[in-house]
Amino acid sequence: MKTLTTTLAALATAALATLPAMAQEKWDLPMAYSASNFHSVTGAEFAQCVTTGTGGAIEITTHPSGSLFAGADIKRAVQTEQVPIGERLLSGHQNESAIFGWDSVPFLVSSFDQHEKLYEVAKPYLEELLAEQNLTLLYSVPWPPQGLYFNKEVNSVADMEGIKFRSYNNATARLAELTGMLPVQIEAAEISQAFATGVAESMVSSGATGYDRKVWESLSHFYEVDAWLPRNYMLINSDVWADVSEANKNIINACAGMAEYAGTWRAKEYTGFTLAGLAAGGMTVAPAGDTLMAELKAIGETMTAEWLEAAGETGKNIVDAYNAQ
Ligand code: PCA
Repeated sequence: MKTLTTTLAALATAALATLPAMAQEKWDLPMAYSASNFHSVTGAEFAQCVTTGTGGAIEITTHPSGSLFAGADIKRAVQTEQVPIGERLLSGHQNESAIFGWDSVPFLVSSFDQHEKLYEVAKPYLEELLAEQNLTLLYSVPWPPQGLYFNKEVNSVADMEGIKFRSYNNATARLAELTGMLPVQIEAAEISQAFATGVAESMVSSGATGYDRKVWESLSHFYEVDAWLPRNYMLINSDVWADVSEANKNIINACAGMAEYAGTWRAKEYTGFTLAGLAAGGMTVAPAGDTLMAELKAIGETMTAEWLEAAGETGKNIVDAYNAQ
């Protein structure tokens, strides 16, 4: 029996040795948001799809919650090939180039359908900017429309005076300044603690992020404002991408297409689901009142003018092409 086992083991080893050596690559994929967030779930499925589809030739491991690189560092890590691939809220890099903030221009769009049209016109400009940074876009998924969170009832901009406001990009920080609030930039992974300790008392975000981070433990009101719909992006280093075989590029693109579709579908589904979840957690969830809305729209006009100024010809082209549709 022993001999038979030994013989079989030897045969198996010989069989394995005759298999063609397969180039095996292991890619670490950093993501900023928690594993349960729908962008991270979509990213994990994308990773699994690539691993399975390439027969394990490219094996992707996801690292959510900023555990490998903090959100603000993910893009640079991919650019400099510290990691081959990463997922990130790109408007977080508005300070590098205003073009990255095309999806955070207040009230330019307020629904998923309008947003998709805006994305179609903005995408080529964005891809050009990314290419200059040695980055290739694989797919992108929107967040649900952005609303305002507070720990008290707010009916006008005057009610916001002096509130500590968690921001996630230039547009959100500017919104805070223009409403008399005090911006402090904090990654979503850290907001539960920031609200619990009073480091922040308010934010603009989606129902999805408030729900993920259980903000009802500290905050009481969510006002539906539909200010804009920012996006997350799956980016790959362009040198890494160039070295991928044609066959595996096709697999990755197919997985990316499915991820974009599934992620967008989830974003839409989660809008109602997570707002109901905030209410179930005890929060007041309602559209912003007329006074507040009118004041926010006026502030939105200021921010739009400022963005157009900063984004120059490209910004104007994006807005003009969207409005011409
Ligand atoms: N959630 C992300 C960005 C937009 C959103 O809805 C955040 O708050 O960080």
